[in-house]
Amino acid sequence: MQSIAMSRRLMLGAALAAPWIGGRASAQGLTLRAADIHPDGYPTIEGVKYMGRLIEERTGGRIRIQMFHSRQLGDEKDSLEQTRFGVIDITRVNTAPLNNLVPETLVAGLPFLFRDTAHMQKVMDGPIGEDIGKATLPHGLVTLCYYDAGARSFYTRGKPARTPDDLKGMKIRVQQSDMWVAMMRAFGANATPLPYGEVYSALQTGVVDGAENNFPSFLTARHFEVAKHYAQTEHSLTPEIVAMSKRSFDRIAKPDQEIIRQAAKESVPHMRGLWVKMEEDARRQVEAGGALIVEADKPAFARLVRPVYDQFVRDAKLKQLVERIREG
Ligand code: GTR
Repeated sequence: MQSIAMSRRLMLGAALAAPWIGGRASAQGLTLRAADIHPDGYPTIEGVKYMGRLIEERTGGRIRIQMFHSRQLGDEKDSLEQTRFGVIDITRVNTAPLNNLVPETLVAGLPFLFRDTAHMQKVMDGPIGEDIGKATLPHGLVTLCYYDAGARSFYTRGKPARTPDDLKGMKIRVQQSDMWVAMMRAFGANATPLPYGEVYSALQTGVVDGAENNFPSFLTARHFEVAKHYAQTEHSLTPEIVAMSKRSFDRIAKPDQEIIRQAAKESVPHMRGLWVKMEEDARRQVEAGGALIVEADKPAFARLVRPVYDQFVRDAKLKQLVERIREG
């Protein structure tokens, strides 16, 4: 695992040393560097590429997006930092790695808060999503839009996590967010926060007993090969976020900023169309690859989440956001 972490750092170091990193203006125009951890073809990547095509068309080729997929620019926490400082221009991450920095974002990942995908989309596309997005601005990030990430469920090595009792004593990998650590504790598991790129080997070597994610990630990160029991707990519908570096954004003229915002917005339905298809395909493919998908006792998990809300939804601002979401 150390060597993976090390090579990741070396890779990032090399990338940052390269002269072409950071929004580069030339006689041909401005190229915005976008980062994503997923492999090429994943719906989040295709969403940002689509956004790039719209921007290129509407600026007559003056502004383009260049996509660096597959963790070429590091794991999400690294790429977020680089984006805040303007080394990377655009990053697509889950809301989780932002939670400790921008508490408003943790609301979107709270367990069993969104009733279903339609509810999540309505909230994130509307004024609540806008308010959550505004909270990233003082931290150097302009939130452009949100993408779908389906429902996250547990997958484990020895036996499926049908009930919270099954999780007792298990080490479960989570994203690097205190709220996610607390969520695992509430479910009775031991949380091990790890970057995404280290999860496969952690599962393979037994450093962790399981992890949790949606079907497309379960498939493309090949986690199904090393943790085949997938129990449909669907405990969080946490969405993805596409954020631009405020430093890069501020260097762009107002009309072009508008083009970027609008293109991001229009990329959302495109991404969602691809997502629905990918979720079905991924489910089929992991099953064909030997994954065993089972139903889970969702209400038993939902009954345990109170301590997470008590610990993280404390101040008036977050309480209000949660109330607005519940009413929405
Ligand atoms: C995926 C998500 C990534 C990342 C990953 C993880 O579903 O698209 O942004 O959050 O999960 O678990 O680290």
